Amino acid sequence: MLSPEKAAEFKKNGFVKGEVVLSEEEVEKLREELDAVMEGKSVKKPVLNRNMLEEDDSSLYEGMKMTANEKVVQIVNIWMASEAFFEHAAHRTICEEVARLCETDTLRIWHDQVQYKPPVTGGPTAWHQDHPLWPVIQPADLVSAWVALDDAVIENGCMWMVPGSHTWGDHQKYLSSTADFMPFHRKPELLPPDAEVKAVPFEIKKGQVGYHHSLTWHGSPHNRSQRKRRAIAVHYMPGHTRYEPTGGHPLIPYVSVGKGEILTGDHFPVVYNR
Ligand SMILES: O=C(O)CCC(=O)C(=O)O
Repeated sequence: MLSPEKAAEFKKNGFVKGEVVLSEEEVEKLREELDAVMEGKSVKKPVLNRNMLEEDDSSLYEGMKMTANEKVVQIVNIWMASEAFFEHAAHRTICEEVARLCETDTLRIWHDQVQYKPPVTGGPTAWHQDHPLWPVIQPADLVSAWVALDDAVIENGCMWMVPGSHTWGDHQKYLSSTADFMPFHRKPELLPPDAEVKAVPFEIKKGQVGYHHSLTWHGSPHNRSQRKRRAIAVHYMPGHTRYEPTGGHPLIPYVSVGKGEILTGDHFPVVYNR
């Protein structure tokens, strides 16, 4: 369980590292399942299996240096295609820790996502905040658990985080990136007086978990190394998360509740109940 110091670190910075939560065998099993889903060999399918760089809004990558053939394989809701990934989403330690960070008794899956940056041609994941991409769920207090399936280090494109940025609100439209990937604020006068836009690397070992708040500024650069960078993130909803039909999202076809209702249903399963 996360120590009070770790919980305080999360509150202050908007992200924190947990322990190694998966054994070598568990990582290996998830890697095998991932290969099957990625290659389209699984019987059940995820919601998305795509090269993010081909389909994302290109303005997200404005200013960044990109080369041809760069790729980030994004798989959304691999839990629907693989029992092992569903069990992973319900991992007891992870869920207990997320519930503690969210201060809730119940967790549902909003969605999960794999981001795989292949060796050498692995592309960047633009700087962003998660919740502004999810206007259909409120409030903006979700916590994600990101588990590395390879050591994620600077060389192979680990995530970077901006400490304290989760307290600044929705600033997605002011968030931009330099050619060498570092974030900057287009209207720094809108930031709190003591705020500093300073990114730090968030290196996570294979099988280890890192948590981040849904308003924390984060992104991950290219993978130019010879090593793969695979990871599974699960975005958890605390018990009170509501559906607000205010925009688009790939999960909308799976929503069966009305405006303002708690987002329940078969595609948003409860994975933790205290
Ligand atoms: O895997 C990455 O590099 C980015 C993942 C991400 O943006 C997230 O989990 O919210």
